[in-house]
Amino acid sequence: MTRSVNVGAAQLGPIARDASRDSVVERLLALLRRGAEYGCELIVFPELALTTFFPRWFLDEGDDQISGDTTELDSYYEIEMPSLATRPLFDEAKRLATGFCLGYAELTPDGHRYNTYVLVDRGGEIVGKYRKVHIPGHESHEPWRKFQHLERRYFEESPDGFGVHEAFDGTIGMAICNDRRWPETYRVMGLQGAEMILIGYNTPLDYAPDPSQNPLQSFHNQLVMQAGAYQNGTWVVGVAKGGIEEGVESLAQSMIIAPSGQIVAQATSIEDELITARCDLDMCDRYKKTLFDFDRYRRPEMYELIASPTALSLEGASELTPSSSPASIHMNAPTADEHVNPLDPQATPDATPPTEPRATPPTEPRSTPPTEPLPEGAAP
Ligand code: CDT
Repeated sequence: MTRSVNVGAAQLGPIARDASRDSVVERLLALLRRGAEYGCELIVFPELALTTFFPRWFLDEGDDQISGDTTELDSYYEIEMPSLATRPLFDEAKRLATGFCLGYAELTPDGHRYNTYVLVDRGGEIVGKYRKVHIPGHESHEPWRKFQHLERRYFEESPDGFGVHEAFDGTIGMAICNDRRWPETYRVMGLQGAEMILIGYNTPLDYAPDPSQNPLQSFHNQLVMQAGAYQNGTWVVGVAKGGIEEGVESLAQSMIIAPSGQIVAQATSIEDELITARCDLDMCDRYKKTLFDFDRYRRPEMYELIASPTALSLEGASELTPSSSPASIHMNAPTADEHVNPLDPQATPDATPPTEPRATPPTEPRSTPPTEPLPEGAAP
């Protein structure tokens, strides 16, 4: 008998700054119930599904660190899950035998702030938790921007990484928004046998550091999630909070993608909308056991650089083992992208000047290490 999970991607439209938790939970309950009517076993909500996307505002008074009056900031975090306000979701999940995945801001008892997802099974129990690994944006107030993206101020990077969970008759992983742009996200979970990766996102259409990317937002969204699905033989469920929220327009385009990389369902609105698909989990093996048979075809000894903390300079290359040391490796210096709009020739005086120059493009092509020894006497 094939294993399958009937999944619903519960896209949300905007959530206002002053929306109460109860009003948002009512919207989530409506989507959960609709999903149950459609026979869904799992409903996936977006990143930060309980509140507005609050990192768009500078909400405290500190310079480098959060300080001063944090009343509004703290109001966006959950200090327990479930809480009084979110308990109805868990109770309804159990009553309907419909699990869910919920994104929220987490404030731990010892004061850590994370951008978090929980996976709740059909009995209403938490069976998995994920804290966002790749935190985009900037740490300090940058007045030159039309709106802030202070995720790096208001969230810490996950100390836990990407796990997978045996649930819903399959192997389920989670990722949050910016994570979806990184191939490592999918691969680390793919290597643990992920058959379905749940990804919530809030993606503003206006990317201040390089507005030339704005018209490509939808293309990039599809590109990364379809590639992640195909290259790892896994289902991907991408769920947006879209529409114009507090004046900021965000991408919608929620979608469910098969291990073939094909989109099997896609949202048509920028509002609350449920899309569903019955996902055959055994379909993953068609890819995991053929083209992407990791055990048979991967060459991890060729990929050592991927797990090294920084791109390497030529000097750094000497620390590599001979097997992983390409003949020529170029410095890929960090840029100051997030300190000042690097592409704006008219950068405002409010902006902090870049502290380091942008890296100069390499002047010589990357060379691939020779695969065969050079003939005797040949120049290297
Ligand atoms: N929420 C989130 O991670 N959004 C990012 C926007 C990056 S712009 C600073 C994304 O990758 O979609």
